[in-house]
Amino acid sequence: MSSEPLLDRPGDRDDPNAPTLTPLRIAFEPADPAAVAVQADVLAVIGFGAAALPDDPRCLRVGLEPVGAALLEVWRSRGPVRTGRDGEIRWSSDGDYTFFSIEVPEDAVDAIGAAAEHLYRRLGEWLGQRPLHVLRLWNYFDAINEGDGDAERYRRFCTGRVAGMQGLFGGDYPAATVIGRKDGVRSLQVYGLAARRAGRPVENPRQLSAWRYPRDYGPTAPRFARAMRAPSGQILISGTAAIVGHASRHRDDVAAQLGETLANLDSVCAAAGAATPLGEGSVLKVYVRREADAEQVTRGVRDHLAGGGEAMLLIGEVCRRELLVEIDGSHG
Ligand code: 3EB
Repeated sequence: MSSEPLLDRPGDRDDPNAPTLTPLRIAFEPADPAAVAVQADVLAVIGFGAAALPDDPRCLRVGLEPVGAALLEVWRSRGPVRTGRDGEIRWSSDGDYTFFSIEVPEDAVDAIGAAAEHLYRRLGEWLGQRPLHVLRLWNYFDAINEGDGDAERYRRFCTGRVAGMQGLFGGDYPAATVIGRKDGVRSLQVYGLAARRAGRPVENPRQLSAWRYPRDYGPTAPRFARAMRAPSGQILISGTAAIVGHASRHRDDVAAQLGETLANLDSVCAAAGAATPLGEGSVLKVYVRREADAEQVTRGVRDHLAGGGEAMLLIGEVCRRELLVEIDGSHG
């Protein structure tokens, strides 16, 4: 289908006085995907677990099981939204924001590493032809903790990702999430949000920047920013867990890990200059390793949001085995 470059809105390209982008509206909705996908302002519809979604570049199914009601994650922008496919990449865009996704099967020997390298190389080629700034990336694949030491699949993913990225983001990495699925499907799924203006990457003063992690955590440090202040002012928060400095905290204690995770979220939002604390305007995805922890974690998150915001719980595996919970999302 279309491979024309995504056009800027006329008039304000590179104009420093131009207004910032309007915020992307992100919500969890109990809606019929086929009905949502045809709405002109819908940029993305992400369904989890057994969700059945139309064959449309705006729609993506992720094989993470939701806990409780199956909700769709819906992104709305100014619109109208156009869609297309360029080889393995599916995209939708209203000119301000672009949603893109790509899925690569694991079929080689170093399957996850090779899939990550191929995927990021392909993504880099595609992005290189377009005036897009990547704000946020999500990565999902099966059995993230399988394999020991440097053979662990997450570590091989990290090495393949860096090999494929090459100079893609310079030193300004997007915010990101990497979570393991448990669906037995050996394919790497990546989707992301880009904009026609750059955001500002934000680090967390409580945590060492991921690209500085010491060798103990693998041969290739992960490359992502702890959050991205979007050109709308919105804060896009990376997957965040109970890591302080570079060390995992509170082994075997999910309540304490959740507390540390929430402290990290508060800290990164403050560093990003959030006007308000987490609560109203927060939309969070909460990944728990063990379904048995879901109720307790839900309660803890809701308390922290103080009656505002939204949270969706998913069963997902964090990239370090000892970590039981991870949270990502947006604020503002
Ligand atoms: C961490 O803070 C937890 O490899 O891109 C979170 C977000 C994590 C992104 C990545 C990893 C990544 O290190 C794990």
